[in-house]
Amino acid sequence: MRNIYKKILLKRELKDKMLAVLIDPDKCRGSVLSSTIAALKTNVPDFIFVGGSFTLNSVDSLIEVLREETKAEIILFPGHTSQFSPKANALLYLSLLSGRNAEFLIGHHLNSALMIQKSNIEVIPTGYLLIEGGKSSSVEYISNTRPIPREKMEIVLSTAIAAELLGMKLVYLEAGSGAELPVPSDMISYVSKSLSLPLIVGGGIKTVDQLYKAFKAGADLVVVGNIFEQEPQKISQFVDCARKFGKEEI
Ligand code: 1GP
Repeated sequence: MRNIYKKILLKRELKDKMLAVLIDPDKCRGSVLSSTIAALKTNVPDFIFVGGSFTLNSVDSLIEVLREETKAEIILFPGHTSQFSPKANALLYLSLLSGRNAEFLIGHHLNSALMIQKSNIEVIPTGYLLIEGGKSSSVEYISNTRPIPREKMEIVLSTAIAAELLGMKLVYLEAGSGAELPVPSDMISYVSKSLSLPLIVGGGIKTVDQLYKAFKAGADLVVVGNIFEQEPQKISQFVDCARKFGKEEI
């Protein structure tokens, strides 16, 4: 069943907003994982993203637990080929277009291509753009690339449009997990106005107000991880905000 991208397009057409809860297999373990799962049972986000820039723990076993305990669809958000699992519903096939490191533009892709093809998983080619988030991020360090400066809106827009012209299906503006500053609202709005593709935004979003602002600026799907590792009970407010956005005052 290849229905994740269709669901994203449909929700976008309906002007519904989406939330993805990011679970890093290394950071979300033990009691943090139990409380996260408890929150996810009653507050089902649109998606659960699984992955991280650098992980040592198995993605496979985490997905098995999430499958048993929650209803949300699971999308791989891999920082490395080793984070592939055929058990997920879909895979974001990321190209780090803001950088000039061939490993993250095509290297990991060819290393995993045959394995992915064999698995029959839904593959969603995604242009991934790292934006300066106020402090150095794991993506920046691991990929050995520099983020796009926050004020360079034309560079961000041109890169996003290049992703579209290359045939990618999503664009992801990433400030980095735990960023001090999320992607600026004016940048989200500038890009979303000229881009035909669904726009994902993530990194450093810690409050419902920031989530609301990202949606209002034009993000279709917002990814939140870090804050839930500290306060999993906040998942309910965030799910609520995404569900109610545009339908009633929040
Ligand atoms: C990181 O965009 C995601 O890749 C989510 O960021 O962990 O800061 O919420 P946070």
